[in-house]
Amino acid sequence: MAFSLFGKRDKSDQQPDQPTAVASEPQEPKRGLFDRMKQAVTRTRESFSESISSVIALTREVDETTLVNLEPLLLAADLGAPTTALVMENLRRRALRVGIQGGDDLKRLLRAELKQVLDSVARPITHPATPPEVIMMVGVNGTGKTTTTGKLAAYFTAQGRTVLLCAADTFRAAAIEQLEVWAQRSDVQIIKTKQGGDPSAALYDACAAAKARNTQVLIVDTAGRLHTKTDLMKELDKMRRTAEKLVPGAPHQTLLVMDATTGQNGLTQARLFTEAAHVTGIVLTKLDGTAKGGIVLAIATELKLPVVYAGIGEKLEDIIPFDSGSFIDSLLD
Ligand SMILES: Nc1nc2c(ncn2[C@@H]2O[C@H](COP(=O)(O)OP(=O)(O)O)[C@@H](O)[C@H]2O)c(=O)[nH]1
Ligand SMILES: [Mg+2]
Repeated sequence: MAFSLFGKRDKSDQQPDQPTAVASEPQEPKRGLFDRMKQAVTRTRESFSESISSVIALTREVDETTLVNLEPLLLAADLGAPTTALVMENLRRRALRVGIQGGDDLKRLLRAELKQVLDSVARPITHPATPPEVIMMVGVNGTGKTTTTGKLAAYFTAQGRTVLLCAADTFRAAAIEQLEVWAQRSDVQIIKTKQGGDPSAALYDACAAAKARNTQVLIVDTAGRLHTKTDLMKELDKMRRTAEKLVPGAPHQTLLVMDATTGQNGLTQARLFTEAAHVTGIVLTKLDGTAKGGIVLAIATELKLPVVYAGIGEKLEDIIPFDSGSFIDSLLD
């Protein structure tokens, strides 16, 4: 049975577009960001959008069979079971209420439902009245913390903000050197200690330096850790307290860096991490390297946290502020 039989489409029932996730940062032109997002999610779009098109092409009218066929596509794009169930339930409810006449209608409603999932966790970005703003990068090994720290330094500098980096991954000498290379690339200063040193001591020095120099943003690169390593999680707590002592309200942002290619496994890990580390937002890296970009939606429903930035490659400029509208349009176009 086609849904167009259940109800007439009422234009006034359409949801207006919600505000997008990132509103208050100085932006490069929207079009440029959209093109970069589109490029980054090419692999996801190719599998997701094409399979949706083939489901729609099978039928003239959208009916229950169409919806049943849509479900595995959402799962395949890595939306995860809870998010897929939520989106399908909302689509069915809307189909009954307003009718879905054809493929274009279905796509439009799907777009609205997916965007709603992301916008429900969007938070406006605010900067503290008194600098520095302290941003801590946390997460497991290899997700892209150091790379993202380096990219963000360049990104904020391009916005005209002054930046200081803190090498608080004192585990490996290579980690400190790696961050130094990034600091040189974006021409910002770095505060470090020797390998094996106390990360909180490095952070103390960095906070003091940022205050003395009136630096606007202090980005802290930390060592990779698992939420199960109690000592390392305590070390994060100590770092937070150290920052707070010197800079009221710090850390202002704690960004969990997640690797998009690890999919649902990364999500399970992230859930436990966010609880322990007071995470305020997600940086999703390697979006360029996966066909499962739907993980962004799973993050929203399951972690209740917004993706704030997306890593879209290995170079300095390969970071974009995450925008829900561009992301969903990029997937469905
Ligand atoms: N393709 C791609 N590679 C990335 C991205 N972010 C980080 N990487 C790579 O991931 C690897 C680990 O990054 P690193 O910053 O050292 O991770 P960390 O251990 O969390 O500090 C490096 O080879 C990076 O070049 C991204 O957005 N896209
Ligand atoms: Mg690192």
